Amino acid sequence: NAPPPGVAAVLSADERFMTLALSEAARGLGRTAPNPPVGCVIVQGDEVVGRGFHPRVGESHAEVFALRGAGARARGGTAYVTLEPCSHHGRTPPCADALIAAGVRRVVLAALDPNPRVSGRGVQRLRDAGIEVTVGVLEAEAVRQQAGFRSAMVRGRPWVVAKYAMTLDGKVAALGEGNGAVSGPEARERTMRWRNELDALAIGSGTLGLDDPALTTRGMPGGRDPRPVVFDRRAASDPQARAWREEAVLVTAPDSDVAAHEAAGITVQRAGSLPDALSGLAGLGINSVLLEGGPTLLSAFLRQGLVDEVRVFVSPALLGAGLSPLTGPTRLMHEAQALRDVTVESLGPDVLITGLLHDI
Ligand code: AOF
Ligand code: ZN
Repeated sequence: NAPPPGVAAVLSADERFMTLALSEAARGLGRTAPNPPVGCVIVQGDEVVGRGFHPRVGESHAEVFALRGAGARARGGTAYVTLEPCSHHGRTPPCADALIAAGVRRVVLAALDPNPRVSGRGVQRLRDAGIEVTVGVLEAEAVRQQAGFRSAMVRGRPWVVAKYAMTLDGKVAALGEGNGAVSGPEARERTMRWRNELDALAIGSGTLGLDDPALTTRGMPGGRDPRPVVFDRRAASDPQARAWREEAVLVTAPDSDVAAHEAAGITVQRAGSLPDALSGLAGLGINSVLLEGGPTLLSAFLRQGLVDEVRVFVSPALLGAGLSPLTGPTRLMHEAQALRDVTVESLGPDVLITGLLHDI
């Protein structure tokens, strides 16, 4: 029910508290894989008495931190959780049990957990204990936030976000150079935020050879660097390049010579195809990948239907000559891949256009 133009959407109380839980969860983005980012707030009457998020795999779940903050004030209160509370003994005990033990009266969830060890059972356990459970508050927002986890859990491969910057005449300023020379500082800052939030940052060997990019969140306060992933079929890239910091992954053909890379301590992931490579990355605990180029790698991903989301900066400059963001055979107009859920945003002098190629 969209409000009339000029009228801000009025959020229900449940939606307001779930918005808080989602912003708690966001603090874990890029840090929790293979686990999901999850947030929780505990409310007593109209007052938030506890909040928490899942900080990283192996540590306590969001509900535990929120309950700890609420203490005795959780009794009779409402818990807002962005994901169904777990019902299983994993690395940590079940959150459903913790909520029951704390005497919470009502639990509001954004989304069910796609993990087959949990899915539906967390809700059932709470209901069996007499707790009122509401499911689906701000579900679309939560599912979007958990896209990486849900993709890895359901499809066995990471959520792939392709990102590039181009001029008004559709040229990437320089091959694989991230923002390119024409994007403003706002676009650059947004890119650093994405690098901070996604698990891995992937480039092709061409980009590595041309730019020797650092693939970090440099300049971002509190930022954490994504895991570098380099697609280099022949393992011909320079093992001393800046991308090869600890944690970096070389994705290469089954029969390439990786002696020099192994000697440099680089993790090697062998794969005969891009889908295999992506399953391999999920196996390494990578739930989401930011694909930053260059055109060869991006085109290969697109042709094989492996890009889930696209984020493109358009800079108000005309280049006249230069590289297209994509290579290879041009599709006919009627075959063009149309984006869904498109957003358009002004970012300083640039325009950011995003959209989905797959549903989450
Ligand atoms: C929650 N709250 O904050 C998270 C949940 O190995 P474990 O014990 O960390 O369990 C991981 C699974 O728990 C993960 O696959 C997902 O199903 C769920 N994550 N659940 O109730 C949380 N992070
Ligand atoms: Zn849990």
